[in-house]
Amino acid sequence: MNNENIGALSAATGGALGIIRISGPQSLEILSHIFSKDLTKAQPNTIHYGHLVEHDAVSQHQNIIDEVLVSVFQAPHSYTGEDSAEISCHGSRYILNKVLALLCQHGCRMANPGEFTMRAYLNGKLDLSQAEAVADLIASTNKATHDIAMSQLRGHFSSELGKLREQLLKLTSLIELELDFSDHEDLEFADRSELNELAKIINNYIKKLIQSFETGKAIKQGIPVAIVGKTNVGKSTLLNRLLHEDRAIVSDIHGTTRDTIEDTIDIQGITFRFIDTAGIRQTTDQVEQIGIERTYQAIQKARIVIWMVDQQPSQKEIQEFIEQVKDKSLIITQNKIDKEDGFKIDSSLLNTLQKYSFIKISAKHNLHIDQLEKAIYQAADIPTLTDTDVIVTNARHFDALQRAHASLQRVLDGLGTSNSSSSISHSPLPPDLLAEDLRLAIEHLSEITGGQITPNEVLGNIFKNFCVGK
Ligand SMILES: Nc1nc2c(ncn2[C@@H]2O[C@H](COP(=O)(O)OP(=O)(O)OP(=O)(O)O)[C@@H](O)[C@H]2O)c(=O)[nH]1
Ligand SMILES: [Mg+2]
Repeated sequence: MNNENIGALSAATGGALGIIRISGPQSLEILSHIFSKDLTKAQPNTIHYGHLVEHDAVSQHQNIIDEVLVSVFQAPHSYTGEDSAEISCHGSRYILNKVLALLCQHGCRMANPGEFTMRAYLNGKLDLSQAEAVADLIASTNKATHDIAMSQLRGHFSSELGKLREQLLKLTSLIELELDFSDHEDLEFADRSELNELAKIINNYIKKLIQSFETGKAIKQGIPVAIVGKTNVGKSTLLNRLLHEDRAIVSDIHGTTRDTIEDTIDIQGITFRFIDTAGIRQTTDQVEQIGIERTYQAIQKARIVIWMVDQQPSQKEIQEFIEQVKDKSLIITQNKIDKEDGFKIDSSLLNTLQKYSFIKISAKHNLHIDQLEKAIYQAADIPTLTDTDVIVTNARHFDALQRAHASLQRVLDGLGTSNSSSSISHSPLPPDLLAEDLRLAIEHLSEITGGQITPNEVLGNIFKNFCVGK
């Protein structure tokens, strides 16, 4: 495959400049056919000013297509690890199409999505998790997603996995030592409790990575926050206030919002997905009833629930609501504090509410919205990410980690000293079976970075979601 030369537009059209990338063993030769200089003789890692030209066979004229800069990279010192070039031309759709067509005429073909990065992976420039981080980096929309992608791209996750692999190999070698001397029946070279300790440490770290996926997913997709409450309390007004736009219809008619309305905003670098919902009340209106069912579904989907009230809720209402949101972070928000007849929370209720954030606002008059935003950010409970934190954001990695975790759990059970979640006590397994599960755990971890064996269909699946040109 790598004998082919590929080209693609690598920057979105519509800007003042456009970038076309070309890579492959003859890429510099192909480009030289349409460039005013011979780039095959260019020094590696240099930039060349010149003209892109088209040769007219009839008039024997050279038509100048654009004045450009070409960055030349020679294998292996390029993104793909192959000879390659980046043409920086004007962003005209005509010019870009023309240049791509000319490159194809001279022996290049259009790249598939993610093909440049796939080549970088196949040529050992990046491991698989780093290659995936490239897609995440391009898709990042806020500081948190950017930081995680950047840390993964710089190999932080890979190096943590490398350490785990090394520890597992150490464990395997201790067990295999026993295997080598298996003729001596009662011989136990490796101290079982030491093995157990090591396996436990590794497995706990894998578990921590698995658990970080919940946060990783939330950061990547936006943390869902449902705004719920009775009709007319000001939910849609709050949504509009948070979004700084008139997204939802606001009126003093009860039951204005019929369907859920979603939109995102960033608070302190984290994306939150706010869901305005139909107000909850008894109704005979069928459509409104469906809307209210959706409100309950939104509560289920949410990680944070803002319960908005504009009147004193009764003890029973509070209990019922708390029961409904169970495992969610709850923020109770009293709205319309600008009104003279606004209520003052009954002190007998304060005890029940103590556990929850209680914020008083006026959505309409923009009072204390900053406090509410702070409470929302805190409720998200996002750990402050440092450069050394590893957060799993990729479902493929999550899946591989879970399998590695299961294999290691079998090792722990097999060592006979485990206090695994199951209460069944396990008898010690022979070293060959332990070694087999350890080997599986190592294999599962290797899948994340690509290891030696990554079948084509797996690669195809990973790279198909990339943009062309990356
Ligand atoms: N005085 C005052 N009025 C408010 C405030 N927030 C909202 N309102 C008014 O309350 C009424 C209802 O607001 P909405 O935002 O439509 O209420 P809602 O909770 O979305 O109502 P439904 O969609 O029917 O469930 C409107 O007339 C708003 O202008 C506030 O802080 N102070
Ligand atoms: Mg509404």
